[in-house]
Amino acid sequence: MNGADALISNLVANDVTACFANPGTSEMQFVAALDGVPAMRPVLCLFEGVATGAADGYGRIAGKPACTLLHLGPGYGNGVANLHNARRAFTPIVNVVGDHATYHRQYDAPLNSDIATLVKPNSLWVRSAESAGEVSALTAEAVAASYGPPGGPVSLILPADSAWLETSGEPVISQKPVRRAPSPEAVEASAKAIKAARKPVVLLGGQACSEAALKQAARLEAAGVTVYSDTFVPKQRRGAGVYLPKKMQYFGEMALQELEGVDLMVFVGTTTPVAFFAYPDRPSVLVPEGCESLTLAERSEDPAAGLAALADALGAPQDGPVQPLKIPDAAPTGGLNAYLAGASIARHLPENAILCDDAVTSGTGVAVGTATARPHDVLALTGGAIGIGLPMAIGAAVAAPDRKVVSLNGDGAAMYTVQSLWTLAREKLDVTVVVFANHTYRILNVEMTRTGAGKAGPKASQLLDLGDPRIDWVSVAKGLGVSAVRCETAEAFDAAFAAAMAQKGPTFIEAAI
Ligand SMILES: Cc1ncc(C[n+]2csc(CCOP(=O)(O)OP(=O)(O)O)c2C)c(N)n1
Repeated sequence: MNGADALISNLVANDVTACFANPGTSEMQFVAALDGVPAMRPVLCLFEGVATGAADGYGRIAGKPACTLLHLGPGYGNGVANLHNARRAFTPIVNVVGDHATYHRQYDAPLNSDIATLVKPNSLWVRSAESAGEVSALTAEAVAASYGPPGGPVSLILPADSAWLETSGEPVISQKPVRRAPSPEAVEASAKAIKAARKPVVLLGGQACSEAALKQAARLEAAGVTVYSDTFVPKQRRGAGVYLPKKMQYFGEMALQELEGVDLMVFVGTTTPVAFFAYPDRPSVLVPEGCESLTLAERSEDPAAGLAALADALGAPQDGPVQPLKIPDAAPTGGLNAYLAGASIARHLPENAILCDDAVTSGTGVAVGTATARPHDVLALTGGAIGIGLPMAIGAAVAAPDRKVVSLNGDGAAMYTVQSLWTLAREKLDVTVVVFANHTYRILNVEMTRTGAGKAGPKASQLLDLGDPRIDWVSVAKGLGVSAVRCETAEAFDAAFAAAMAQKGPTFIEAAI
């Protein structure tokens, strides 16, 4: 076997079985080696930002890494925004970045670049396999490193000669690290502080929004503690039968207003909340003045175990509140908006569906409707780099072929990685795409005022408006192989979404809002 064979067979031996790829000449051995390892599923993505976002969605749902295959520095660079999001979601991903043959680098051929430096900010671990013989061990090391905890992307650079030269390729299996329960001291300190506080708040993030952890957090609410989640959570269980904590408000001043009088914040799987952006004369840190804060569970620890121990220490009941199943009987009517779309999504969303949320200002409307829908998972934009809603759905659908995936996108956000539609069609993934077409960067119109930048004049408006020319979404989707409809009324959206949920395979709805 050659180094590429060793790489793929070792990935599979370490339970990495999906590869989101956009290859080039330096990756031809890797591509050829795929035919020898049927357990690895290759998925072609027509832009690297699609591949990396798909790997993020896959990792969040599968709880294990996918690999990407990226073409040297430029290919990796195209994928950076969604790797930034994945880093912020703590999603395990093994990036395989092809490189020139080791002896060819010295000639500075056109695609030569400093890959190690490019990958550094978004990699928990970086190594280059400088010989074929190193590939197996480094592959196992890469997979282990991606798990953290907390997890994240890692980068294994594969020079072309390390891929094509012979090696024995002995399998090397890595241990998956376990999350430790928080220390009894941390639990005791939190319990003591909560008992002493007038108005304590527990803030959940990351893994603390899993079904198991939320069940324990609900017990805290039953014991009289107010529980919040971070604004953006990598994967949150939501809907009927699930505990729904309050959410930290996106705008800092609103968050601080809501937290007024809070004298203790206890962090579980997260850290000090901060404003998404700085604004003139507004605070950055979203902890009220004089409020004490402490950590029950680090991001690397097991939050469900910590929350259970804390609930026990507070003498909380075994069960806390959960959301009822409350779905509108009748289809909404009239002009379409995100709230009415949310009502329809709630009506027809099947149990255990996955919502990938990159809907920007339309997200809230959907979240309101789905709060009492059948239980499902929501994958949010964790790093603020829009353009993940479509790719994330690819990855989620590859990870969970039996679950319905719904991809929610602003029309601005959807354009970043619109090539995803082709992969949805090619792989026949069971994904319903909704694009909220308001033909503007609506949030940025709001931010113009909030930042004190002033009112947008004609030139400024040109950078915020998407209406000229209007994107013909139905044509775009159909052109990339996905059947599509445009809905201008709430009735039409309800019917289209119901039909989408009743069939299997990719479909596209333009929600004209
Ligand atoms: C990678 C990246 N580039 C630019 C931005 C800045 N940005 C934030 S929101 C936004 C526009 C969102 O527009 P749209 O998706 O149509 O949603 P709407 O605000 O209309 O609801 C832009 C460009 C960003 N967050 N990430």
